[in-house]
Amino acid sequence: MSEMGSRSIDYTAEDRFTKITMIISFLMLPLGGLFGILQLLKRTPGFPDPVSDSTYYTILTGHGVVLAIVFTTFFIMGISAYIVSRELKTNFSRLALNGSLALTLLGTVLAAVAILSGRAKVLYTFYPPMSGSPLFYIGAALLVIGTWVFMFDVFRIIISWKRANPDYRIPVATYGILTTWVIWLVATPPVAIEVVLMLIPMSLFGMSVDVLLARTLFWWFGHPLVYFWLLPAVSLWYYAIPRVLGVPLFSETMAKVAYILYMIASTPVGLHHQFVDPGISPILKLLHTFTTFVVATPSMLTAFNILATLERAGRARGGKGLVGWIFKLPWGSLAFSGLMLPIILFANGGITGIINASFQLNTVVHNTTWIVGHFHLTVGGATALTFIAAMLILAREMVGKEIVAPWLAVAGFYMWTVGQTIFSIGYYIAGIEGAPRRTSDLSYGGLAPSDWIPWLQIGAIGGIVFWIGGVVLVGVIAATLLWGKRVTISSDRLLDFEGTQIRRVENGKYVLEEVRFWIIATIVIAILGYVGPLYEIFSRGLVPVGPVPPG
Ligand code: HAS
Repeated sequence: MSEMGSRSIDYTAEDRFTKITMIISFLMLPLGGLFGILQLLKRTPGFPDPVSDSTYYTILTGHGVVLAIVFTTFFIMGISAYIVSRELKTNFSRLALNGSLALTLLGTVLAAVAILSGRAKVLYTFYPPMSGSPLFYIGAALLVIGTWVFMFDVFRIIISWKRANPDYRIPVATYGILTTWVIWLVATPPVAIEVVLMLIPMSLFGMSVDVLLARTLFWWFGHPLVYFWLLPAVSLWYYAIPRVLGVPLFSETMAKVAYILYMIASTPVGLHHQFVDPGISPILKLLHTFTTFVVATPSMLTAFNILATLERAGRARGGKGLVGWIFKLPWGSLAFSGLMLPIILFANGGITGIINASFQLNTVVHNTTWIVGHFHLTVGGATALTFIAAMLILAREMVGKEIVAPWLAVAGFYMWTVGQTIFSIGYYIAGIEGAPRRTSDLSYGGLAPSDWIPWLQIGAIGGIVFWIGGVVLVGVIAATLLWGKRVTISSDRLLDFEGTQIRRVENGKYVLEEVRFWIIATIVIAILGYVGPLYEIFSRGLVPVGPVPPG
């Protein structure tokens, strides 16, 4: 097996891009966190009620957009540029970097103006006929177009690298980033069509729109979106956890199989968000249930791959017995706890995803606080906490600042994890008992079942612990950037993508490197997944309804 040599490249433009995107992403954390704690208090019976009912919907929209869309998207662009440029030892086009930054920033500012002025209380799913300011939709469209400019440059780089190096394997982290952006390529056109052809005319001219069509286009985007969030985190786990532990990843092949499964199965599943929507045949919903179980499989492969890597490391450190090796792992280390605790949160959030996807069980949990528990552990736990840990590691390794009080960051990771676990337990149980999500008032004029109350309160206590963990982590990152001692790091970089060994393809493993085939398969399967629902909607005839402006 031979490996590629290395050559030195100037990454100034990529580093500038990564630093700017990470700073924007970082600034979203305190803002989104503030919205989060306000809505948590507002919705908990017996807790202070800090905002009006109407402001609650502004805050809820802000919380979702700021954290689930803006925080994640900027981080993902930044980490993608960092990983791909270094692993493939190449440069991005400056035009693409600057153009995507300008468009995504402009889009974010327009959407922020609309939300903060209270004229876009449409939540991050912006279901019509609820209508908001045109600025919100135009901002969202610009944000997506900006990401496309960046995405096509990622594809350009990887395609030309592959052409120049047909006999070499795409390194695992770059492979993960490639699949992330292929998922985005397949996910975003329908939501762009929804926004540009339906929602912008609706908000500008009062045009009527078909609600079911809009929701279906949204969820074509909405479910692959969650894997767009997840895969950069998975890439960081696969890359960094073995390095922290000093052992190889259990199976690189299994990692690539997982990426391929995520890629091909992440789109034709969106109907599992619409099980209760009338107008879509139960057969099609059932088909999307089956494909949802396919897309859960790569996460189980990831669980196996990571666990096997951990066990190998724990036993190499002298761990014995069935579970003895777990205690030999470096649970107090910043990098390990920052990357492993999100995986543990994912185990909890992922399993509830399987319940959500089960056709009948979904009717029990849909639109309840159960779902809030699920997605806080997945996107708020697995993804966000991994991104925060990576920001801290990069503050040291890329910006060259010694992390201020690393023990405090470790405490922040644990508080986040324990708090989110308590939050999810409270919200799961309240949800099973019927407590709704997305409502400013849970009392129903005194008619709400009193059984909800203790579970919502337990959830809120967990939420406060997790919020304090977030404040601690934001504080440590800010202190590190502002006051951290300057350091020059030469050899002990954890995220040293420049040092990745790129190996030759061995016999029998070509199929995983045939990414063109998998990309085409992904596009075809996504379209097949939606031919049925769209045919049904159009053949029945559209039912347009007029917009309902924000109250
Ligand atoms: Fe989901 C709703 C189904 C994954 C995010 N999801 C949401 C919403 C969000 C979201 C934001 O079927 C709300 C949308 C809205 O606003 O309405 N989801 C799933 C399924 C999975 C899943 C089947 N979701 C995610 C991920 C997300 C995310 C990932 C973000 C990043 N979800 C649903 C459904 C709904 C839904 C329905 C709609 C519900 C409704 O009615 O509205 C699967 O991909 C999950 C698979 C994951 C696993 C876990 C594997 C475990 C691992 C950890 C192993 C642990 C180790 C540690 C190794 C099977 C990888 C060991 C440690 C030692 C010390 C030993």
